[in-house]
This record gives sequence, C-alpha cells and structure tokens, in this order.
Amino acid sequence: MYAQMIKSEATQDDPEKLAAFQARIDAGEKIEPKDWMPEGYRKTLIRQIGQHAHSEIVGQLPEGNWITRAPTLERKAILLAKVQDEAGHGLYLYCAAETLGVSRDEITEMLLDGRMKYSSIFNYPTLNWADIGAVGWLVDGAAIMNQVPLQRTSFGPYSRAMIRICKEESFHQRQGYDAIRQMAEGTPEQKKMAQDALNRLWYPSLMMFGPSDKDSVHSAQSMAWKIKMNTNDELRQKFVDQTVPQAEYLGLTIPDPDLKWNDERGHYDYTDPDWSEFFDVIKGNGPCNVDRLAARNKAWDDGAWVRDGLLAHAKKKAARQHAAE
Ligand code: FAQ
Repeated sequence: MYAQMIKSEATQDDPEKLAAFQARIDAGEKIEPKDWMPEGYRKTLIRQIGQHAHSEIVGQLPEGNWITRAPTLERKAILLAKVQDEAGHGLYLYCAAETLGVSRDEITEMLLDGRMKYSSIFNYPTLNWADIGAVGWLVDGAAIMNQVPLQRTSFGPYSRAMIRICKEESFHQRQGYDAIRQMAEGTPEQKKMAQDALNRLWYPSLMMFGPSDKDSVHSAQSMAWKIKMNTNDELRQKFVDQTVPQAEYLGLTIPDPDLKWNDERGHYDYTDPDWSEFFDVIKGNGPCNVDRLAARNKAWDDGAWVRDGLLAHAKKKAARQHAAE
C-alpha cells in the first residue's frame, strides 16, 4: 500500500521535474535537503533512515544487557565503547532524517506506537556471553554488508552519515569475531557455547537483509532512486559467501546441512530463512518485541522531564534575547 501511495504521489509530480531529478540520480549526483525531490523519495528516505536509526538505538539493548557481566575488564571496555557507538549512529541518522522535515520526536513517537519498525534481529535475545561475540561477528557483519554500499546512496546527508558509521562498524565486527574466536578456541564447553550462539543467530542474521527479492515491496523503486544500491538477496548472498570461510576458520559449523559451494555460480548455495518467522517477528510477535518496545517507551517517559526542562530553558533564553533587542 505504501508503495502504491508513493507511486501515485510520484506521478502527480511534474513529469519534467521528475525526469530532471532522475537524470541527476543517474548521473551520480547527490541530492541535498533543499533540492527539489519527489514526495515519494522523501517519504521512502524517512522510512528507511528512521527505521535504521531506531535499529541502532534498540540494538543497544541486547548488548547493553551484558556490559555488567562481561568476563574481563578489557571486554567490558570494548563492549561499552561499541554500545556507545551505536547510540552515536542513531544520532547521526536521526539528524539525517531531520533534514527531510521530520523531527526526531515525531519519528521516535512513531516507533513507540508501532507505526515505524526497527530491525527484526533485535527481537532475539542474547542469552550468554557467546551471543555477544556472535552479535558482533554476524549482526555487525550483516549490517556492514548492507551499509558499505549505502555510503554511495543518492541522498547527501544519509550518504555522509554512512561513511562515518561504516568506519566504526568495522571495529564492531572485528571485536565480535575476536570474542567468538576466543570462545571457539577455548574449553570444549566454551566452544559448545560458540556453536550454540551461531546456531541460534544464523537465520535471524540472514533475515536482516529483508524478504527475498520476489517479496520485497520497495526494492525496485528504491534502487532506481539509489536509496538502496543492491537487492536484499544480492547482499544476503555476499554475506553468506563472506561468513562461511570465517566459520570454517573458527572450526564452527553453519547450521545449514544444504550449504555448499556452487562452482558454476561462484557462490555458496544456502537455505533461506523461514520467511513466516520473519514476517511474524516484524509484525510484533518475536521473542523480545514486547520487551524492546516497553524499554524504549520507559526510556522516553523517564526522559520527559529532561526534554521539558531543556525546552523551557530554550524558550526563556529566546524570550530574554527578544526583550534585549
Ligand atoms: N527488519 O520492501 P522491503 C545494525 C520490512 S543496523 C524489520 O525489502 P526495504 C547496526 C520493510 O521495512 C540494522 N523490517 O524493504 C547494529 C518493509 O516494511 P514497511 C538496520 C524489515 O526497506 C548492530 C517490508 O519489510 N539496518 O544492525 C526488515 O526496501 C549491532 C518489506 O521489505 C538498516 O536499516 C528487517 N530486517 O529493505 C546496531 C539498513 N527487512 O517499511 C546495534 C538500511 C525488511 O513497508 C547492534 N535499511 N523489513 O512497513 C535497508 O537497507 C532496507 O530498509 C532493508 C529493507 C534492506 C532493511
């Protein structure tokens, strides 16, 4: 329905303007906030950037849960820095969305009342320390696979935010791989925990790339506008091809008995996730959806006095300045 809405809004626009806009995109020019843009382009960006920002913020919850229980001081410092980085990523992205004429408060409220989504992956729990390594390795690994091409996305503020975010995401993936490597090379019990984390997080990580191309509602238009640079299945395949040798190096087994290298295609053949589970999770029925939204709502409510105080201070300052002029 959203796609239809976008399409009809786009056709309502002046055809000459639309053609000139598309020509700029095709020529690889960046679109900046004050430039003319079709309403559908603006709305698609708000949806994608907003969803991405919310994912960074909600994504702090499963890892933040382990900061106090990290096994060493060094691991604690690393995890703390990583989780803080995710908050920063959320802020860069909210700022990019704001340049499109939507306030951070507005899109936050849309997350809190369920009108906007965040990544499906954060509706799965982190049960033990091995999961923290697996999140860095797989979840940040999948996030980078998606985000590196987005550095070339057509909207300037989004593209520039992604350049900064990708630098930090590489460190996130490396620290996760290092943590899971230590578990995989540890005692038999630790290796078992690493394997169990991979077993539970493999398919949810594949789901991060979105539904298969035949079910993706937005891909065609988003790729024409260079809001997305690749299809969901293209990125998923790249992720599988990159991750299988990493698992082999760790001596861990990807939980997919049909996974095998296909010489003809030059890629691994793999089993798709259970798409009914994916759609169920994004509808709000994953293992942690209720907890995640409750935590965000509580943080929003608890912070109301800070927002009110800052606003009152800003208003008072403006009134004083006005009186002095
Ligand atoms: N989860 O037509 P498509 C991170 C929805 S960052 C939930 O294919 P699209 C860093 C989609 O919204 C992770 N919903 O959609 C980190 C649409 O529903 P709608 C976030 C999903 O937009 C690490 C419907 O399904 N990254 O993890 C998902 O063209 C560790 C149809 O799908 C980004 O957001 C999903 N996985 O493609 C932080 C990257 N997939 O909106 C902390 C930017 C699809 O019509 C700790 N986003 N849906 O109601 C994108 O590249 C795209 O938006 C996709 C989806 C690829 C996610």
